[in-house]
Amino acid sequence: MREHKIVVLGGMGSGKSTLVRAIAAGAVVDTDVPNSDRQGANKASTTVAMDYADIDLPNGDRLRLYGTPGQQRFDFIWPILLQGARGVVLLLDATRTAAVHELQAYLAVLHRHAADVPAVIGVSRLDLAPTFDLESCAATAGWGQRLLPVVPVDARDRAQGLLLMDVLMSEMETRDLVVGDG
Ligand SMILES: Nc1nc2c(ncn2[C@@H]2O[C@H](COP(=O)(O)OP(=O)(O)O)[C@@H](O)[C@H]2O)c(=O)[nH]1
Ligand SMILES: [Mg+2]
Repeated sequence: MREHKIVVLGGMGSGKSTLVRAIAAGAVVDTDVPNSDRQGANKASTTVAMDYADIDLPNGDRLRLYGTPGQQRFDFIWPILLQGARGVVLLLDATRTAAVHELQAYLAVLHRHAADVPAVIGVSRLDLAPTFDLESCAATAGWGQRLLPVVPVDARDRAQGLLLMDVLMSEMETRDLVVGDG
């Protein structure tokens, strides 16, 4: 059986906890507490340490899914969580006015700490931001020669969450074919 550590990155309120819960469908550990950083995002609860879920795939593989805390003061934990990651989901909240700017900042984190790790970008809360420019987002979602797939996702919807994971898994398989360690 193969196990894959998957890390979900993204700003506060981008839907990381929701995505992990939706995909895990109940079997999930989370550490949400009342939110003390209402400037970062106006929501009632937030993730202190991380969200975590084990997901068994139909092919027998297991995903170990880690949702990172979004508050900036937990920056230090990202490189630690990214150690040994086989895949990264970067969630981008389409309702943030600086969403594309924030995307660039997260891409810099990935470039620095997980440059060779397969990754996908999930754009969440698109239903609340109908004018969000997915095309230009997709055109800039990478560094060097590397462009990451950009997938709209409603983090509350299990099917959409699983589709996002599918895209990530095929990125992971492509990488294994190239690198030959699969
Ligand atoms: N309308 C809408 N709400 C969403 C979507 N994705 C996530 N949310 C909501 O966004 C809020 C923040 O999600 P949460 O998982 O706590 O974000 P986190 O800080 O990244 O863990 C929750 O109320 C979710 O239900 C989406 O695609 N559309
Ligand atoms: Mg959370």
